[in-house]
Amino acid sequence: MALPNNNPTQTIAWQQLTDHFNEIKDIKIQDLYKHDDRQKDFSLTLNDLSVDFSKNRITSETIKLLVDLAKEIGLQEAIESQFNGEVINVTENRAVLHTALRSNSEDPVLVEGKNIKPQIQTALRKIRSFSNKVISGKWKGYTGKSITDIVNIGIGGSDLGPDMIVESLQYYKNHLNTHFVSNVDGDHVSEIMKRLDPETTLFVIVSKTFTTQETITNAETLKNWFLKSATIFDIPKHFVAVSTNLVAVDNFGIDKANVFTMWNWVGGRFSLWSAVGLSISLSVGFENYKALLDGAEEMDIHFRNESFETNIPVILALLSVWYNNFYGAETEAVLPYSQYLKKLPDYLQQAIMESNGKGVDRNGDKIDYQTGTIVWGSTGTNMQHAFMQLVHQGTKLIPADFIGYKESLYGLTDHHKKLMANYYGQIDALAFGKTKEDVHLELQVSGNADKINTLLPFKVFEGNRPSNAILFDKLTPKSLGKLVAFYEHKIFTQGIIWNIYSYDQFGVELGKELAKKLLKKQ
Ligand code: G6Q
Repeated sequence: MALPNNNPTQTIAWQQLTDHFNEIKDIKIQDLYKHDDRQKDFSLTLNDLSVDFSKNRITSETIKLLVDLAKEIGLQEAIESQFNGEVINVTENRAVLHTALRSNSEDPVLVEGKNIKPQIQTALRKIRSFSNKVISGKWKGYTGKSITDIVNIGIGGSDLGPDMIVESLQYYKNHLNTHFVSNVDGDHVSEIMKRLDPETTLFVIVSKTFTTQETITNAETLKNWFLKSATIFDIPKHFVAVSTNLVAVDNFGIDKANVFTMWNWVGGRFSLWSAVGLSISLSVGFENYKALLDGAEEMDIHFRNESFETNIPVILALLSVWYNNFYGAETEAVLPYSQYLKKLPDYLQQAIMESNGKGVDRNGDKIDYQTGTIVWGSTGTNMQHAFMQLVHQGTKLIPADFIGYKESLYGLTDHHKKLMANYYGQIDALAFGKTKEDVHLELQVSGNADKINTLLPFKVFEGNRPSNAILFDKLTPKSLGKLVAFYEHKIFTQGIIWNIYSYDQFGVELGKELAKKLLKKQ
């Protein structure tokens, strides 16, 4: 069954939401909070994850109408189409099955009539056995030494996911040093090369197409560097590839046994769950990699089965639609209170903006309503000393996701208490602000009554700035998998509502073509 094809603004629910918005648009979170049960009424949980979305400009009626919109649009049918492997990436004629990669169920998933589950299991076994060999030191380089360094050569979807996960799971890392080379800027690869020893380095070339200019250029440079000290017969011990293009991999000189397959039904920016995640498995071990997949599967099951009212990705996607399409918010901030997650905003920028940055609907018609939001962010508490000024007191409405953990990994409880006090402090400051009366009193008490007239307006915080508190017990491979899968399903839900194709990316291809043409002219 094809994806539903409805202009969201022509639905009954959209009309009702418009009327509802006109009625409540001036509501204040401060006033909404006068009702006792708000936090309880607007919170959701999934085992070690709780999401408090009570500090939004919404009432129960808003949620009801947004859920009506999702139903009227046909979201449930769309979810089933995706999970069942229907060709929902219509413009590229492909199924979209990153969810199958992390499924532990025996149920078959068919692509062109063939169950893909066995190939996924075979690929996972290959990742496990290869990772074990390298980590244990059994895999030897050309002079008989064990591997010490891994270099992931890839870009975009073949870089951002593995890089973000390896950074986020640093606590779980083994002795191998992992590097990521992506930019065609030769200074990037040069800086990394400086730190490598050819005898003990393993290069993982990740390219679904194996034609990407940046990746092939970096791979050739590293191969030439390697060949300064080794011979072509040593390549099998030091170069492996993750790709669908077996011919190009072979031409590059990579041993067939060292090729990890990818499939057309996995999009680049959703591919860290496939062999694209090989560097993750090498860095943190296969068991942790598998736990990441299991966490994602937990979110998949929740997303697929939970009713929309209590479905975490659906509700947060709908809230984002509410701000984007009704309040006219242009951006969203992602603010993890964990230094480990410092690469999450970059990763999400690709996942969200490449997927939903579309201006043509599923009929091929130009869209006259807003689609993909601009996403940005950084880690707390650092960003509190940087851009948060604008979020608190600027003229723009910026809904924010605060991601936090109840426990820290190293257990420095004093630090963690302070970190989480800031997490909650920022959320409250955004929602409740600081009134004129508070500022007045504060200046008086601090002996600055004479400055009240001059300082008061600058010290007032209006508040009423929305945010979601996304809180996990602890940063583990499993909880990270759940977090990433949550955002993937949020993206999907919004794409369905906006009636766009989320899984193509023609917008990035024009630049590639022009660069190639210009290069030929040089
Ligand atoms: C992601 C995009 C894009 C892609 C890179 C790398 O969804 O398609 O970011 O991942 O262009 O492509 P290759 O893996 O083919 O080198």
